[in-house]
Amino acid sequence: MKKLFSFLITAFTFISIVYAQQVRHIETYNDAWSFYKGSLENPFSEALDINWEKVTLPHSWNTKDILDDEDGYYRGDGWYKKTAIIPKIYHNQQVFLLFEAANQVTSLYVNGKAVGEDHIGGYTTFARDITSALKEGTNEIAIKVNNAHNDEIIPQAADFSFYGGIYRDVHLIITKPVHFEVANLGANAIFIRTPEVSESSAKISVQSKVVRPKKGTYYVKQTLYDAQNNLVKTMKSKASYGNEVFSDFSISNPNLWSPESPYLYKLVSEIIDKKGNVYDRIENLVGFRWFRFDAKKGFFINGKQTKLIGTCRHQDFLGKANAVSDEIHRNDMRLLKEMGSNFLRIAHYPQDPAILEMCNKLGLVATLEIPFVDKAAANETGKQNSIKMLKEAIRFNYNNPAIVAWNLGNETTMKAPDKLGEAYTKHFVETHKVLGKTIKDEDDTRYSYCVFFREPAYQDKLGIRLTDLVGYNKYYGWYVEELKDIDKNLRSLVERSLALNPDKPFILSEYGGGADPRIRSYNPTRFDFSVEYQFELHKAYMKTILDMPEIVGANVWNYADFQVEHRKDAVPHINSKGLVSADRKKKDAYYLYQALLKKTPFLAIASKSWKKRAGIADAVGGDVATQPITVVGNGKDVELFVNGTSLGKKVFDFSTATFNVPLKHGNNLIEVVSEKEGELLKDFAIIEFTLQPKNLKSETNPFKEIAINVGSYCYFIETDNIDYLWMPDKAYEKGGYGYVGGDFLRFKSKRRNNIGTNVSVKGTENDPIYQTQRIGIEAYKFDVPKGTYELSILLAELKTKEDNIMDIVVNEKPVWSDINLKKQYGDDRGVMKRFLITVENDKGLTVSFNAKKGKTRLSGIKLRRVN
Ligand code: GCB
Ligand code: CA
Repeated sequence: MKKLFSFLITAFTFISIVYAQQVRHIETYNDAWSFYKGSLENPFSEALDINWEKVTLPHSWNTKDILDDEDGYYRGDGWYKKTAIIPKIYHNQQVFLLFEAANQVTSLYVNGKAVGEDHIGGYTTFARDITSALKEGTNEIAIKVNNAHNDEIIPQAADFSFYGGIYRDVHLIITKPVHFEVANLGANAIFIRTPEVSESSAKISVQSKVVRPKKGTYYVKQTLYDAQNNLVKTMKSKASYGNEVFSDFSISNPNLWSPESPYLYKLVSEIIDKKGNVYDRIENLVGFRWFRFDAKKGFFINGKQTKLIGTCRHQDFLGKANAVSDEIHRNDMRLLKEMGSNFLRIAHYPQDPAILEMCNKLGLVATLEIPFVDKAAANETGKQNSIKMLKEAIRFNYNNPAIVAWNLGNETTMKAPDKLGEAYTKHFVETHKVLGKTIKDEDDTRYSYCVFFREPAYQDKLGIRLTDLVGYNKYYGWYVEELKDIDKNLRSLVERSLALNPDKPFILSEYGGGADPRIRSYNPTRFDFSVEYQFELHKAYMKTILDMPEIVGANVWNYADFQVEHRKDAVPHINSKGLVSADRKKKDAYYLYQALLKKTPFLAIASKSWKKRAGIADAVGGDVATQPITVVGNGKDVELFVNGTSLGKKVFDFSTATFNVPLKHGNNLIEVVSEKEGELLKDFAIIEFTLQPKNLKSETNPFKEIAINVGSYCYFIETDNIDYLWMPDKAYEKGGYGYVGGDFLRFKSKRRNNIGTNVSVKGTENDPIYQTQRIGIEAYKFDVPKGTYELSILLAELKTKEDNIMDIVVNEKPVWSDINLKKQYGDDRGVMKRFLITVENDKGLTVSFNAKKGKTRLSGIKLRRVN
């Protein structure tokens, strides 16, 4: 009997799914679009003599030009068109196109006629009813998207690229004439509220709107299922013509949604008639939870105090611009969950629906914002556009239990309003006020939020600290101040914020530092872009964040590296503050967060992605070089083995332990073993090590080849050259190699501790080698034995104004004379020349730099024994 019953249930479920598909047809509309980048006078003319490129959505036209050496990227019109045969599913069917997003003004034409008004804004979802524009047979759909700067549309300026295109999915939706409204502002027409939730009961209130003919009686049926698809509750409300339908009911003993246990119910909303025939059907996930922020004690969910820690995230992937697939979005969310985080700042604009779907499912508490970044949109129209965008963002994303706050802007005072005139300041302040009010009008179940970066008092004076929550982006230890003062600076900032508004919870909405995965250092310094500095920076922040309940939440900037066309850093066009790279490779700091945050046992060698390493032997004739290796984990202690030999145990201090490991030439096996809650934990790494002799004339370990990143404390891994490794620079010592004379390339910037610069270097991918230099250098010496060598010299003149001319002489023989880099090669260009040199005596090889005018310089040097 039991078996038969369960068979019946299965059969019933099956039938209801098939039936469900019959009542609302949804398909992606991504394939085989024809695309043209440019403006068209008469896009509908048959005679149009242009080349259309076939593309698949998601698509952006800026995948390449944001990464090249030319300044700027295409910002203008792009056209998409498609000949469509619309499937015939119902008699009198209604047809809609839903755009998850297109950046940033979208005009839709069907059979040459405009449908609906242009959609303004590049990040919110919208739908258009195309029914009346369609004809029998084939239809021509054309879409113009424009991403040019527009004073009236936010963002006005920001540290990300404003890629153009239909960069998210497009869906075709077909309904019966009787259906739930498809497009409220923001393309969501069912609003689910959970006004009262406790452990013993939960109220649910669902608002919907039925589009229907005047005659006939229709009902809205709401059915709630638990996570196992068991029916929990169902109710029916009459849909009177033209009115919203509210369905209110309650359930007892709800399974609550929380980061640890993101339990989700399913709500099925249907339109039925008296006989029970179904006309439309929409599903939504529902999470029951209650939460509050307390400025002194932090965030509470379902009554439980929960420290919110996670990252911010952009929609961006290396080489794809913002045209990122759902698979990548979902993978990102899984990596964030795996990191142990429970908090996501969806920055700086609403993102793909896949993101919030995963936040709901994985238990990531989220904040969502509109791209009011740096500066307000101009005039009243700009203000109205921003309000509309905020409404779209809230309405489309309304039903996600993960969201706890709506953020109206980011660093809006970046362009200091008081410097932009009185009229702007007034408009700017009003914009904040009206956006703050819009949040409350649209959704009084969540907190309003705004993110700043200037002094609390500055914001306060303007009167824009008006949201429930305030966020601060702070780059102590990176753009400003030193790493050692992070704790002091953070405490004092929080104090200043709370002194003004003791009840306004404080979120550290951004903090972080750049790390180019190609740069490694055992001597990390601020702004050197080394993976190690980033690790130390995050460790310092986390110490304070975890210790201060007044920092109710914190978001690392950023989850992943992202592309910014105008940014010039270690990797030009890339903001490298990610915990993973722009193609999602984990950096060391990612593992640190795992060790600090994960509740399950965890252990990792933090630098395991650094596989090819090198070092100078500890002693003359020695066969090892000792280098530090850091292990992260949440156990008590860890034991490390190198090539099978134990180096003993070390107790974790703030989840990290560093061993000094003797590495031999060739492959080294590093194994670490720890234990947590009875679980044995292991990790390993294989390091391919090049042991450089301390004495270059060594007979046991003869000199072969060395490359030096002159003017830098950092190793550089040439990843596009099979991880070719450049060593950090050092002063010359007898028997070895190194520079003589000169100083680091220094610019008047406090950031880099005055070492190097972050100019984008032309003609190379290895910018960091050229960005660091030794200026005024007299010589570079290698005490190598007799033989023939290939000597490579790397030079660049960066940001210089004066004339510099020098000669290079090797062992008294001029090899490269009258070098005027600026004149002969151009500004900011990397130049590399190779020379064949024979060393005929025991004096080794001395490369001398002689200034004829101005100063000498050297960026990198490489020496390889040929024979
Ligand atoms: C910020 C901005 C963010 C930038 C970041 C940075 O404060 O909010 O958009 O990318 O700093 O890396 O400078
Ligand atoms: Ca260098």
